[in-house]
Amino acid sequence: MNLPAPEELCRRAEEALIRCGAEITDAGGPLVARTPITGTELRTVTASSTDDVDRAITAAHDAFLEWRTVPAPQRGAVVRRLGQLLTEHKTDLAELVTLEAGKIPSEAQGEVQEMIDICEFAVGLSRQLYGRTMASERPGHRLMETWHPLGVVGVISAFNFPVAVWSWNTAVALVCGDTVVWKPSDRTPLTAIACDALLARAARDVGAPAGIHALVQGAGDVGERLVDDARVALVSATGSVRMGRAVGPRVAARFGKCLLELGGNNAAVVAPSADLDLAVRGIVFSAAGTAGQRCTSLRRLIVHSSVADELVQRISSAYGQLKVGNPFDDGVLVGPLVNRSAFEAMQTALDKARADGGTVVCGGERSGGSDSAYYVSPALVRMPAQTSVVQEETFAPILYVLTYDDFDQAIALHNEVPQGLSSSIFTTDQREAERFLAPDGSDCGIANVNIGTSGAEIGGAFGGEKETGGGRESGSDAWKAYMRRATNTVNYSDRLPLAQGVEFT
Ligand code: UN1
Repeated sequence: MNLPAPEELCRRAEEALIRCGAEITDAGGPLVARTPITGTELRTVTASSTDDVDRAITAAHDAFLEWRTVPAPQRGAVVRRLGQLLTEHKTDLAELVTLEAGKIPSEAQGEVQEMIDICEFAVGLSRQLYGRTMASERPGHRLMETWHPLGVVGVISAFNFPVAVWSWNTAVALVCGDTVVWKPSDRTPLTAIACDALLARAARDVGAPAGIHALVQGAGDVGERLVDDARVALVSATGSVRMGRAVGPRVAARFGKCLLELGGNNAAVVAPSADLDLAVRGIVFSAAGTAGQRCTSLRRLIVHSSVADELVQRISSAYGQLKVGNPFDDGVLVGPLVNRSAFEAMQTALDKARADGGTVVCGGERSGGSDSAYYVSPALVRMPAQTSVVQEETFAPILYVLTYDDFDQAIALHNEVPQGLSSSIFTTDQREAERFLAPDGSDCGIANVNIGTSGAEIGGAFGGEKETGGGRESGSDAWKAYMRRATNTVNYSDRLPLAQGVEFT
């Protein structure tokens, strides 16, 4: 495998940042932006101190006091402008996503497209923050609800979707009248600087207050400060279950609101009637795409025993065709793992799977790279049972294959893991498809038929149940988490009837 020269990657990062209008000061800061393509440094970045975090929250809170009174359709203007700038700079931002997260350009551009899509959605939403009116039981009274801006939203995002997840939160929060303080993953500081610069420009262009968004960079201490500050009304955090376990109780302790989007252990059921050509394509994209580093990546296959051998053989031969390597190279579909610990976690999981009686059908080994860059061929592993390793989320391309004979058993296996993000079924049997989507079917926040588990559109609410954390981001009515609801009763009569028929005279 031919890896590019590290200096070439530094130059590409520098140029993309400049094109996005990011301010480049060579801070020599303690935060090191690296690229998983070569495992080398791109540049250093200033980390925020805890005082910087306090200042950012103060500025965002001050801006909130003004922003909340700007009519929502006018707030939409800044998001509309952001969407235009993202469209103009789609390749620049995608370039940074490839450099920092290792995604192939098509997936990196897809991620930026998700940002553009959510901006469009949010602009429309800015005229649709509907409340209801209800029939009051009292004559001469009106009962209704109103949605109001919530406050400062703290967004914590992960390395694997370094820009889209920020935009789901930020575009929606801004039209809802909130302001945002963003703590991105410390592995993707440059994409964050570029997004912040584009939003700052959008704000300038439409005359919105600069304080509507602030970026704070660093490791755990920066995130903790954000999580603990009572002025942060909502903490929206995407990442591991471990991170969620740390964040959730801290926010709850101060009665803040939390929106958690944590790990997945996503499965697809493949029924005997499935269109296998379609299933193989859906499975390979979901399991091997993004080198298995999406929270929606397919990690478990639950296949009817009558088609298991054929399916395994077809996936294995499709895996054999996948080009693994430098994501900038033509034809490459699988880029690097983010770092050494991701590679080690993958090897540990494969060792455990073997110890549990699993058979590695193909993949799992390092496929070129360098001392500091970790490229692996996606692994396909047949398991005799859903052992503990299969029940864990390993953030790498491992697809475990289990078999079933009876559909109820397939559903039981499907739901027998602690996580509940995404799921799918490949079947042409309508009864099975509907059962999978029914109350006693898949227990996940996302349940699909005849497509893979990953690659959701922004129009739906995104998130999952159980250890996935229960939060919903992005489309549908996920906006409600970013606002506070007031119930209003208005008496327009000259009497004072009490509810429930209570007499007090
Ligand atoms: C994530 O991995 O955190 O559904 C988000 C998908 C993408 C988003 C993934 N639209 O795969």
